[in-house]
Amino acid sequence: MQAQNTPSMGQRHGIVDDFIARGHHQFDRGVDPLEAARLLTKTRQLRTFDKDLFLTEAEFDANPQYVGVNPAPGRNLLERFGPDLAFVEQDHDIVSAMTELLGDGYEILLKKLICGVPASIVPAWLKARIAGNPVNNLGAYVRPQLRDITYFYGIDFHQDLIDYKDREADFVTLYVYLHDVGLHDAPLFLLEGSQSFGGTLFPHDLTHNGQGWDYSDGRGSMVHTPQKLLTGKAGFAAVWHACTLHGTQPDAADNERLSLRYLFARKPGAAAAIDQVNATLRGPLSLDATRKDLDARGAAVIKANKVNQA
Ligand SMILES: O=C(O)CCC(=O)C(=O)O
Repeated sequence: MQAQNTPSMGQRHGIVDDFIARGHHQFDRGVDPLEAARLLTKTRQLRTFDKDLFLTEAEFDANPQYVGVNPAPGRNLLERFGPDLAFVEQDHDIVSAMTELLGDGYEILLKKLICGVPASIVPAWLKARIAGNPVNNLGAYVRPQLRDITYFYGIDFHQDLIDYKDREADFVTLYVYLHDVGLHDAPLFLLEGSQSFGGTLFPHDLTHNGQGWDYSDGRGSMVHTPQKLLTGKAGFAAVWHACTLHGTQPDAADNERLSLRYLFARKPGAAAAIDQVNATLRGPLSLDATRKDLDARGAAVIKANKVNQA
């Protein structure tokens, strides 16, 4: 999908410098908090976030499905909200920053709602099964007709390249909080400067050290990456490189955390400032294998989780 807006290009955001130095950029003003609240209300009118989201254990075991359980065209709650998303997609700061980084005609590769599922609604049988898994995307356990949102109960530090085997890191992720997100609402943890190794295999080699993590690339290099906690008010907006490590802990609050997640990509074949960023990386821009934590069906075979120790 082509981005709709034609921005004025006078303004510079420092997004390119931020990406080179830290692998992410935070928007000072964020997006309109009233529009974020309106979208939140509409979402909650359409969906109740409670135990009924989930299959029973017997239903799940009768036919476990681990793939194709995320929003997809035709099954994406955001498709109901077209013009209601203008507060993000047409926001002047976002459009001009994305244009600065990705060039004219940048595209929306993906957009979806993400729910950080609160511990209070996850069934006990499911908690027992997924304990210690690095990726707790609960889509496999959610009723099929409700898989129009992605449901997370935490996810270990990862790169968004993980979902794009063989694709160059020519896209970025924008996260928008629809309500205030504090320490107990599963805020994003992000490792500053971690993009510098380019693509590396998940799960990543990380050792907690002081206020951050020592990150090894598996190719003989190590870097210290300060940990940044993305807490903020409704309308908070931040964007990061496809190789920047980030993750979440399980939502410890009573309420779900609802966010928008966009992937923006440069127009295929177009030169853009993301190339300057990528030229500073000391590793590959794409991977032919992005993860080694799953078996052939997509079930977790590695039990390990670093972000939960943060
Ligand atoms: O929202 C979350 O809990 C994690 C989302 C995330 O890291 C991602 O979608 O890449």
